[in-house]
Amino acid sequence: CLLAVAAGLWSCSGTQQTSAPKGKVSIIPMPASISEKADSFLLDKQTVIVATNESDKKTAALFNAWLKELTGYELSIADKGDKNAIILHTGNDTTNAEGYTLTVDHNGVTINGNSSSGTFYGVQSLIQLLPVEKARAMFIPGVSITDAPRFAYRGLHLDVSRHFFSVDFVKKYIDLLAMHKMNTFHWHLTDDQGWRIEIKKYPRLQEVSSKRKETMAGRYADNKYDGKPYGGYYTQQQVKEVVQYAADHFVTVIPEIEMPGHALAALAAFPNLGCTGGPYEVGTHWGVYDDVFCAGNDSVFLFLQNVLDEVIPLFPSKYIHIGGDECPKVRWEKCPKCQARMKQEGLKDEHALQSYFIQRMEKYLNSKGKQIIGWDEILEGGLAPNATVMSWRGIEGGITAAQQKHDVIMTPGEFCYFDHYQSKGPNEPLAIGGFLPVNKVYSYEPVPTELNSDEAKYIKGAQANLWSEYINNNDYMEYMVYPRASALSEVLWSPKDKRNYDNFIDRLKVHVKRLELKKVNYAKHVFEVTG
Ligand code: TNX
Repeated sequence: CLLAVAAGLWSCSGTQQTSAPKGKVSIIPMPASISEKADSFLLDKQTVIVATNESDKKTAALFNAWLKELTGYELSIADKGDKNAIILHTGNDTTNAEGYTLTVDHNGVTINGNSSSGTFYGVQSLIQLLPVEKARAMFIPGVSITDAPRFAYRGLHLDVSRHFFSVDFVKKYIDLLAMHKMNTFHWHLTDDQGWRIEIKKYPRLQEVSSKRKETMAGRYADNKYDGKPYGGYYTQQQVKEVVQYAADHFVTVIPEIEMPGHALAALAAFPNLGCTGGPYEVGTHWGVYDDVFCAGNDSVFLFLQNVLDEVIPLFPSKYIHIGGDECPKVRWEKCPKCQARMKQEGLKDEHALQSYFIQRMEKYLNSKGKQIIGWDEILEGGLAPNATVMSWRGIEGGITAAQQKHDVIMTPGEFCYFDHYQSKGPNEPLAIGGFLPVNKVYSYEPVPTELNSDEAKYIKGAQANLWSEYINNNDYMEYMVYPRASALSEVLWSPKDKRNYDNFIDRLKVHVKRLELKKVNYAKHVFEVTG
């Protein structure tokens, strides 16, 4: 036991130890304010969790699941108790809902959440105060924490079109996201290479659009197709399961249905929705395809509205992402229907036609009580009135949108594209390109200096994107995400003046043991990466 304490592991199976060592708290993301005390609480089998509402009981159960991994037992959840207890209190502060306070002393633990999500984040911090080694009894260091996030939107994206990821993997992804106090999962469900959400009105989306004739893994490595058919999609029942799982972890799921570009998989099933009438095949190479939804054809809007009519009830999120990126205009330029539409609507060019497309879809979604998010190309030809912009081609789109008083989520490739290489080591698996080591992620500042303080308020937060062209299995995905997402979580949650890279790396050394407990295949060379 003493050896364990000397090693900074604050746990022991015996009883001699009386307190946790000070200065060893390793919470990621760093809380807004934390003071350590020369005190500690000994959690044992008799400790109870006091939780009085349904949400807190669910959160208590999540704490128990973690504890069980470490100790082999779970705590009982009670309506009252003040000795040897972890007390969860939840208020209803809607202005700073995600904030909480957490105190630990020898009497026990008290968490006051400003709302249920605040209580949940308090419990996440408590989990990170636990030792990372298995033991029967756990010393929790005495602390007093007051915490709340810097940004309201803290996201991670997952592209399941280029490669498909199972429901179990998606749940684990969400679980890890929540552990880092991130609150948004952007689910990129459709693209040229596969349509991955069941739409009951259009079974051909399942039969045709969810499949392609090649897996394409490593295509650019050996420049060969492997000839093995590839496919997968989520049933609506599975989507509901994921959304509920996310809600239990205070994560909002934003679905993305791509339009008007990145639509080849849908066109393969419904060739009449393209300008040329096809035939089309689900994409079998990476990149941008010229064949997109025909903006002159009313059937396209009807199809997309019918799709969205099935998508909307599955996702309680106030946002639906409608893509909008990388839509070549070559087909529209030669399409009589598109040209007629432009004339009829008085649109001066194809960029204005793209804007017409997005605005028409926005109007539909707004009428159903939803707001749209789009990639920064939706600025082309005029922004739809209520749209939120995801700035990915650098930060300029975000600056322009904020200046136009539109909400912005920053996701510039240089800092937020986790499909880029994170090391220059010789054994790195094939990636799309770029170089984004963890220290560079950590250095990211989401609010551009070009904005004045009024404009800066429109920057709601940031997100990392995981495009999966090259990321073709679970281990590889986790390798690309962690610990870079741990770094991003601190950028998004912690006060700017609390960020310190060396200190982060010290905490990360403990934090990766938590990732190991969760069986996460994080990138292990990261401590050597200097950029
Ligand atoms: C650009 S980012 C894309 C994706 C690719 C990604 C690869 C964006 C809105 N579009 O379709 O997967 O680059 O990094």
